[in-house]
Amino acid sequence: MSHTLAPFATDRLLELYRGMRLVREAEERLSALFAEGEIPGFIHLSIGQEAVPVGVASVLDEADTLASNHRGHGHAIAKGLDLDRFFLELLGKQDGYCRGRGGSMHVADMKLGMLGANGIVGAGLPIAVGSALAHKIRGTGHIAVVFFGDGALAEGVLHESMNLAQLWSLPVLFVCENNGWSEFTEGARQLTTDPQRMAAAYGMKATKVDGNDVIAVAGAAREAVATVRAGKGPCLLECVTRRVRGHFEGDPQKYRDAGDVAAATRDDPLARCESQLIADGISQADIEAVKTATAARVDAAVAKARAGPPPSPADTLADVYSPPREVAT
Ligand SMILES: Cc1ncc(C[n+]2csc(CCOP(=O)(O)OP(=O)(O)O)c2C)c(N)n1
Ligand SMILES: [Mg+2]
Repeated sequence: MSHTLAPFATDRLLELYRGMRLVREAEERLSALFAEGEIPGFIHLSIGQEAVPVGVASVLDEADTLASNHRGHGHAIAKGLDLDRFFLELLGKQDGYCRGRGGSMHVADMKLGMLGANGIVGAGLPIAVGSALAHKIRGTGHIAVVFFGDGALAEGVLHESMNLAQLWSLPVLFVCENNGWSEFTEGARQLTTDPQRMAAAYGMKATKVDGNDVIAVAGAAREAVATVRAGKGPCLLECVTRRVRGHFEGDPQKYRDAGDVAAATRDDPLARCESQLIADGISQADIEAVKTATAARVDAAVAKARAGPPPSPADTLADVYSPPREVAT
């Protein structure tokens, strides 16, 4: 793996820490809300994987587009989505991003280039490739990014997407969050190869980084994004990380060794970032201040979401059918 730690500007590292802390705080709150039955549907938490979306998004432009997957809270928050509307959506409220109809796996905001979370494994890849094609045809200079898990590597649509992106030299960055698990199955039990060799098979440039080291992720992403933006074709960025929680909240994880969970918990990207910040001269008090401010921001979003009106039953069929068209007789 390439791109080890510093030198890295301390103020930038503090920004990355803030970003990761926001994702962590939001998801810890979601976990509690889910346990209380306040969140309809399933949620999949990315606790322990925050360095990937935050590191990558830190080198994107606002107009770059992003396609996500089922474990997508970090992608949405790192892309800069409004936290109030995010929580409103997760709680199924009318003023949420999808008017409370989508929930965790459908958060989207076209204005910020967030093309959507996605419950279908691998389905974000062709969306990003299509978006990249649009960027190329329009000559916008923007790029598309897609986050997907190692489980998507076994999906046919991933190969179609990578092949076409490479063939047409599209401005797309493929970010594989390789956490070693696909639902209840370890990676080695469902893959005969690995992402680096897959990329090589398509002639695609690829890098592998420690996905729990936010500096490494941001550094590798900056290089990959520069290549993609310069029109030199797609890149694959493989970020090796760990899934701390179950596949979904409430997953008893009977299929998983307790040692694996403990190891994942110990390899915490936020704790690693805090150590680096302290080594760089940031005080513990400054770090605590970030935590307090972040908790207050999330508190405010949760309060707003709880108070928000639910969708009206009268609107049940809105956005389901298009309005009837006048037919000329
Ligand atoms: C096409 C499809 N097949 C199966 C599923 C069921 N499923 C949901 S998430 C998941 C595993 C995804 O693993 P990975 O892509 O590695 O992401 P992670 O959960 O590890 O973040 C599966 C098999 C699905 N949603 N879509
Ligand atoms: Mg996985």
